[in-house]
Amino acid sequence: MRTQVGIIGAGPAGLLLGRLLSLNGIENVILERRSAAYVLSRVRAGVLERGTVEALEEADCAERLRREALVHHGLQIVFDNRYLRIDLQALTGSSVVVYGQTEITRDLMAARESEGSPTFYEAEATKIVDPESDRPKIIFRHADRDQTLECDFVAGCDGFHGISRTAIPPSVLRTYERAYPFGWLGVLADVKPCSDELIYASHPRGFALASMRSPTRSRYYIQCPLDIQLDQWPDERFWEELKERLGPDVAAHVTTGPSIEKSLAPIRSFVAEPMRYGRMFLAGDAAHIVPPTGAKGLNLAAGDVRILARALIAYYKQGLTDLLDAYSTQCLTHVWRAERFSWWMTSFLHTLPEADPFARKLQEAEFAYLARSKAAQTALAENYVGVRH
Ligand code: RFL
Ligand code: PHB
Repeated sequence: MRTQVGIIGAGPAGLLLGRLLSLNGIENVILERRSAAYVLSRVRAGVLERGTVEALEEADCAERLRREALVHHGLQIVFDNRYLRIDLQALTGSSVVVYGQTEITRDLMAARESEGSPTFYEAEATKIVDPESDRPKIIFRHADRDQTLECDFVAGCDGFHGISRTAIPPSVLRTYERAYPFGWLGVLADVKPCSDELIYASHPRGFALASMRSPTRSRYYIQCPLDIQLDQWPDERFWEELKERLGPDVAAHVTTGPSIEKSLAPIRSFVAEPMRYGRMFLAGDAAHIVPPTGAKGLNLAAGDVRILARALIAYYKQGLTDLLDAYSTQCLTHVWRAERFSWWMTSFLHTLPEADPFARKLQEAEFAYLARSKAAQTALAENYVGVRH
């Protein structure tokens, strides 16, 4: 089998890239190791920057988003029962929208199906052959046999646990990593959200986040140790802990109900450099991970893909290679900006297991500064709403 761009992974990065290429007449094939139903069952991101919405508009996949997404002009921080609203709109002239990753994936999958571009589900890429040549190949396993996809370019959109990154020789690849000694326990429930805006809460018992998917569906998270078992966390225990951390004023508005999903996510910071090797390009979580505290992961993936799509279009339409050559450097600038912000939000709001009183005092000083300084609030707000690619 042969195509122009072989895409590994049908997460938001792979699906969005495929769509932008197809709309520009560039042939592409997507290989996804899981089933479509499994990909749609993963509950992940919720907050989209304006640049991500623009990318979905460019992909002609924003019709439902325009109808259903919730526009958020601000967010709230609760620090030990003290409240601070960050007015994103007033501070930056911009806002974010809340629209689930699942819904984006669904919209992109539907668009791909109607355009008829080939997607192989339950097709696991096992090897990328000759990425430095001008005829790279992807070996993949589908329907119980090994098959080969020959392409001009390979897009590694296969997430943190994918294989694409491993095609870069160790002598070329540099990785930077920080693991945090905690995770997030998330619950999705069909109950009214406790607030119109997201609430990020720092409490001595740990971080908590109140988010949502719609006016009738809430998404909540609490910081927890990495070694917990989900069955130790029945819904009642989760709600009790959540309310404690959000503080009494917010807790009074929390509606509880049975969870429809509950999962534990580890928290890490990770960057792989470079994001290109020969004719293979990494995009999204395959190249970098941020802690979810800054709501940046999916937005970074969309940013990479927009830059990569433009570079591939310039190559196929005008024979230009300069944008392909600039890809890695251009992406890494926005990646490190998001890494810094996500690390900062995480350190500011989470309780470190071995936290000494000095560490907590620093967090308190950070909150006090944020509460009284418009400059500090602007720095948070402009990073939260994101840069446009
Ligand atoms: P994905 O979504 O992991 O998709 C990669 C796909 O590749 C497939 N794959 C393979 N396919 C074929 N062959 C192989 N060898 C393969 N290996 C892997 C996988 O099955 C999968 O389908 O990566 P992508 O597309 O780069 O997208 C990244 C985003 O999913 C991720 O950054 C966000 O979900 C992060 N994130 C958030 N991002 C935001 O921008 N805003 C948020 O509010 C936000 N909240 C979150 C988050 C991530 C979370 N978790 C669970 C880590 C909240 C949480 C809890
Ligand atoms: C979510 O709604 O899943 C969400 C929102 C904001 C974050 C992380 C996750 O920072």
